Amino acid sequence: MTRSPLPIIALAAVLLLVVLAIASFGGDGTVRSERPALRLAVDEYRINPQDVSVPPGRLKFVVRNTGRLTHNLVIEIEPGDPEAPPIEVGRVDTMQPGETADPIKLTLQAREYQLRCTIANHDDLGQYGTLVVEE
Ligand SMILES: [Cu+2]
Repeated sequence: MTRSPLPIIALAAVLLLVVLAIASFGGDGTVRSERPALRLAVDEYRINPQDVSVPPGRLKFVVRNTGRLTHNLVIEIEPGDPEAPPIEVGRVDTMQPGETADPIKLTLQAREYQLRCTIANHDDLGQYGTLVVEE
């Protein structure tokens, strides 16, 4: 008694359609995940990682002070005039040792930003970095 393979093929076709239907299910029921945050650690006297590249758009900064002194993180751009001071576009407030600051969100254009700690002379001691925003 041989069975026709037809029911198996039909079952496979139905399963495929179900899989395709699930895969294409999106629309209004879709849950959009937020863009991943940029996580940085600051200590004496570094920003880690020091050089970061991200795509343009909104970015959440999550910064933790892993050092033994207080630190902050300022996001700046170079002004057109080389004599002028950098232009601050965002700031993560001073963090105590072990503290993670309240995250800040910035909408970033495709360009280069400078990162640094503005407490005392920490930037001169090496606590700076770059954030390159590019497609
Ligand atoms: Cu610092």
